[in-house]
Amino acid sequence: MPQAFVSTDRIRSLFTEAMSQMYRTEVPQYGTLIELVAEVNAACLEKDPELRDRLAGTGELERIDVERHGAIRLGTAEELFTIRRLFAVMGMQAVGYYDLSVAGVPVHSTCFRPIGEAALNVNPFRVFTSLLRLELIEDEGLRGEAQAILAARRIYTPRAVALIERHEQNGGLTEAEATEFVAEALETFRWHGEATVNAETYKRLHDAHRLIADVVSFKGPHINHLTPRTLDIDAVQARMPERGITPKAVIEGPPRRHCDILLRQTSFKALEEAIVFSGEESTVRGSHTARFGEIEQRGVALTAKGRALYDRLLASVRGEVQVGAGGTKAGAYDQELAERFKALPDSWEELRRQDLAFFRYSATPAGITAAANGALPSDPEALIARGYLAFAPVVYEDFLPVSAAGIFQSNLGTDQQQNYATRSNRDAFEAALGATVKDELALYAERQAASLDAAMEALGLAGL
Ligand code: OOG
Ligand code: NI
Repeated sequence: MPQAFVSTDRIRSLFTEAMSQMYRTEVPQYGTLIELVAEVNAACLEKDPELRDRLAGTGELERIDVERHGAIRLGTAEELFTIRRLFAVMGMQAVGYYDLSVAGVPVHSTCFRPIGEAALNVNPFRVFTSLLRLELIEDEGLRGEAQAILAARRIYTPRAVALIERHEQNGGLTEAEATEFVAEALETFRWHGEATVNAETYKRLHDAHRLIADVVSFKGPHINHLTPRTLDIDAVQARMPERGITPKAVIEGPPRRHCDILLRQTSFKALEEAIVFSGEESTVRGSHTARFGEIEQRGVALTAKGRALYDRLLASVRGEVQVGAGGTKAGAYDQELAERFKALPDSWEELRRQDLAFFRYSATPAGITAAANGALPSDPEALIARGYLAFAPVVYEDFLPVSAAGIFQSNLGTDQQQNYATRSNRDAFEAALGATVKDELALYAERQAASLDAAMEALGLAGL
């Protein structure tokens, strides 16, 4: 008899839990943030029953407490190719392409995450995964050296690779294999205090770009943050200093609104961690800053039209007020942001009517009763007006390139604003990945359409 496979959702949940435990011991402030976020979320749900009902209705309520995103930075095409296969074991696929070179960070990235609504509601774990663009290192000698160092490292354990292959061949893993896979996969994300290079090489890599030193000097792509989702980012930001954590000056993304859109994020600065260099005659110690903490608040996913408006408004704010290194002008920035974003409607009804955001439709109990008593109008607008069809916001599951650049810059130090002449290279990224990245807008549109179809069917209006 063939052995039963466990679901990819279960493997993802086991992995998220193991990763969270590991990061808690590695970076204690992360544990503190988790506690603070849990407190704030519980208080939000208690004082806002409407929010609680809405989250319960969309299936999101359950996932809030386990919801995390993390980030890693890879060094080679092979590493990216294998990480795609590793994440597939946990039901995660590459969604979206982010070019960070425009912001002076020599990487391009994607987000690995589950795609289906049910899987997202079990555990929407996402990993912002960046690939170093070695071609952006100008110094040819240094580029060659970095390439050679990266080519020699193995970031996956042989057993993890064997279990990935087993998953691919058999179409799944058994419970025992899944447990083993989680432990083996975790090794790739672990922090190593011993650099693989000597102090002099580290310094040259670091001088080229801090991020290059972070990717090239270590045994593996340590997870550099894990981010819990809060229902009130302003409250958590305000209370971080109480717990001895200093957040960055401004929250990235849209302003605070009644109807949350996209993604708001804030982080605390990377820790200075002790490291030991290798290849030295006596012990040579140094320090490295890479790992930090972050919180996020998620809102409705915007359509292409809504996103264009968002991008335009944000660009206009950033053109007007530039926040300085020590957080100067943060107040003016926040004010300008709130002011300019008044141009984006702040009610679910308007966001929907103007086709600015994605919604999940459902038949209401009143609609189902009415349908049993006679045919209903087939126009969704008429059904909504009569209270037969309801809609709720579809949460944004992805990232924002301008915000990600701000997060990178804050944990790399703001002194390193350089721009690269070579731009976006999505084809090279997808060739390394061994797959095309999914289009996030198409995924949201499909979910919206599927929900409307199901609702119409429940109202006896299928195929109209
Ligand atoms: C990733 C930074 C981007 C986010 O949430 O936008 C990010 C990194 O520093 O590797 O985590
Ligand atoms: Ni992040």
